[in-house]
Amino acid sequence: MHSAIAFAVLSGLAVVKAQTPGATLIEGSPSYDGPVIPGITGQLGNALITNNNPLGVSYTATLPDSPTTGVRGSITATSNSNGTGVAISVSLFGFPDPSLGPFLYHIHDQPVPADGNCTATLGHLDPFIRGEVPPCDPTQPETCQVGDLSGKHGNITVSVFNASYVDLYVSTEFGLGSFLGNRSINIHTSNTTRLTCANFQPSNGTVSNSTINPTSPSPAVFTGAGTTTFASMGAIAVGLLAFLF
Ligand SMILES: *[C@@H]1O[C@H](CO)[C@@H](O)[C@H](O)[C@H]1NC(C)=O
Ligand SMILES: *[C@@H]1O[C@H](CO)[C@@H](O)[C@H](O)[C@H]1NC(C)=O
Ligand SMILES: *[C@@H]1O[C@H](CO)[C@@H](O)[C@H](O)[C@H]1NC(C)=O
Ligand SMILES: *[C@@H]1O[C@H](CO)[C@@H](O)[C@H](O)[C@H]1NC(C)=O
Ligand SMILES: *[C@@H]1O[C@H](CO)[C@@H](O)[C@H](O)[C@H]1NC(C)=O
Ligand SMILES: *[C@@H]1O[C@H](CO)[C@@H](O)[C@H](O)[C@H]1NC(C)=O
Ligand SMILES: *[C@@H]1O[C@H](CO)[C@@H](O)[C@H](O)[C@H]1NC(C)=O
Ligand SMILES: *[C@@H]1O[C@H](CO)[C@@H](O)[C@H](O)[C@H]1NC(C)=O
Ligand SMILES: [Cu+2]
Repeated sequence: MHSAIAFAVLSGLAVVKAQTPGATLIEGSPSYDGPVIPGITGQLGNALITNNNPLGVSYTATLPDSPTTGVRGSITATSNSNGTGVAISVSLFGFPDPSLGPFLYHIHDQPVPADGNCTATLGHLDPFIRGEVPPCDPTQPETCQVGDLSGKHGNITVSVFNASYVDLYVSTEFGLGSFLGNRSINIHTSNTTRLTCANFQPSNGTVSNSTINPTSPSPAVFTGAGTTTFASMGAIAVGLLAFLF
């Protein structure tokens, strides 16, 4: 199992939630009302704490100006000073009507394309193939989807939201499945509508290897229906997801 984990973490295995046209995305699973199962893990086990995050490396996702959402600000992810985990600094403002909240935010698996289509970022960063349900239990963050930042660290319930914390499971180390530098942030209303999104980019403008990915496996193939899995985990993951969804 450890080699499977290592393989998955290194190759960035991910499962993308089915997105049936016209149907509600389960994103963050806010509408799930089934039992919480303590200690649920992903198909590849619990998320691993990341220990070798390169010092001084920092990525920022800056939300675009958008007349339709009003939400602005940025999220910066910097290698923790002891190399374990990543310090996340969130500064967001301009949230709309609180009745649309609480608002959720996640790291999504894919970057935002040039046309700004947030849906094209697919599902959450989920290298351990944990899936959307049951919802993240923040007292057991290792059992949550790696990219589920609001699930692990709290929803947005105010119109100006600042937060700083260390997330032990995301990574700034290129090559890990939990690497965030080539991915995106999405911000949602409580019913999972995607309000806005932005790509992580090196904070200081330096072009680093983290933005270049010459040897990575093909990115997630989005078929528009069903669940996309990769490599040898496919059969197992499909079985689990059939159960979950
Ligand atoms: C979510 O809420 C928004 C704003 O009220 C609404 O426009 C949208 O239709 C809702 N989506 C779903 C899937 O309920
Ligand atoms: C965060 O918001 C979602 C969506 O409304 C909700 O399901 C979830 O329980 C909230 N989490 C917390 C800790 O309040
Ligand atoms: C700038 O960012 C790159 C990539 O994140 C990092 O490798 C480098 O150390 C940073 N340089 C400074 C001076 O912060
Ligand atoms: C590094 O610091 C984080 C908190 O910022 C802490 O949770 C973690 O245990 C520390 N790691 C080591 C190896 O000291
Ligand atoms: C946005 O991306 C999704 C997923 O790739 C796609 O289904 C949808 O048609 C795109 N929307 C637009 C307006 O291009
Ligand atoms: C939130 O952070 C921003 C940027 O760091 C700062 O300008 C602002 O004063 C902060 N707001 C609150 C309410 O703490
Ligand atoms: C991002 O980088 C990780 C680690 O190198 C890789 O596994 C993943 O496929 C990359 N994702 C994208 C969307 O390029
Ligand atoms: C980028 O990768 C190459 C080959 O692995 C390495 O020689 C070089 O030092 C790396 N550069 C940075 C800025 O990390
Ligand atoms: Cu999301």
